[in-house]
Amino acid sequence: MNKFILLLVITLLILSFPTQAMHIQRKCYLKDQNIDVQRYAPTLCYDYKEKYFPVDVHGDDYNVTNNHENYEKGLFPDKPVCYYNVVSYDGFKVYEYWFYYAYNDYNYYSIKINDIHEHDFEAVFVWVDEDGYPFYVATSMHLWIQRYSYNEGDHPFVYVERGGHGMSLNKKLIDGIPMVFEKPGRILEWRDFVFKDFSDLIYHSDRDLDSNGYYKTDEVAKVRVKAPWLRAVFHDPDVLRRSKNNADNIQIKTQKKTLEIAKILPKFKIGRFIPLFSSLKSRSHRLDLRRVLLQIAPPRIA
Ligand SMILES: [Ca+2]
Ligand SMILES: [Ca+2]
Repeated sequence: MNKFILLLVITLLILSFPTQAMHIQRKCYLKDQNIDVQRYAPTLCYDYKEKYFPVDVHGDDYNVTNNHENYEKGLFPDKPVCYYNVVSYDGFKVYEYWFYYAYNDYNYYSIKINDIHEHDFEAVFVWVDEDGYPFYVATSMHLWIQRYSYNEGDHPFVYVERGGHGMSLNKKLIDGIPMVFEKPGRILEWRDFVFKDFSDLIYHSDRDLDSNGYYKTDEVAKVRVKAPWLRAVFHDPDVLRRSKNNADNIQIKTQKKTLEIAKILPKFKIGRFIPLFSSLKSRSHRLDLRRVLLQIAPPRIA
């Protein structure tokens, strides 16, 4: 009996150890410190009707309020730009790849939800173990962040939603709902990008950002775009993986809202609902979808 109690005590001690050992140490690299940033960069596949591609925030000049206008005029260099940051934890690193678009003009197929705004930041995060193998990926998608277990090589192949630039490994929103992507158009391979750290953007933040950390714009928009380095996930991206089963999981919170989409969609056969939405007569359904897509609470990554 004493042996049993001793065994029980030892077992409890072992079980309690990981929670103490899981104290997270991390280091954030804002500049390249001999880290091969291209090594895990994603390849981005755009819809054939996509009009906006990733550029340098200051690719035209150092006034950010004219970025939408100047992009339309073709004043940004055509070479795509990827901003990066790497956060190192005990036993793994998270490579952050951020993409800036001068404009966001998202609508869910024929449903006008008016998610239009100057500036748009979207990101792909890649978790890499000590042996250099990627094992987890997160992609920003409108108001939530998709997460995937991953074992498909160094460069994730990512689909970009038309107009809104949210990203997915399987062209699905959460709950299996198709994202806005009709057929492949331009593909930006990982080796196509110019890689930049955030030093230039941070250096000019006083001029570019308002007092709350959002990019200045001269356009009316419901959504404002916060500077990436002012977001919690920038400094601790692993929170996305750690919180996967916790009550504070961002995705679980938003799933409550997206379930409302799921209630609407089965009536229209999810796989073929694009034309069906076009003929959607019910104004209440349209309003429901608008409410779901526009009023999900922050945090958002775009
Ligand atoms: Ca503007
Ligand atoms: Ca500009």
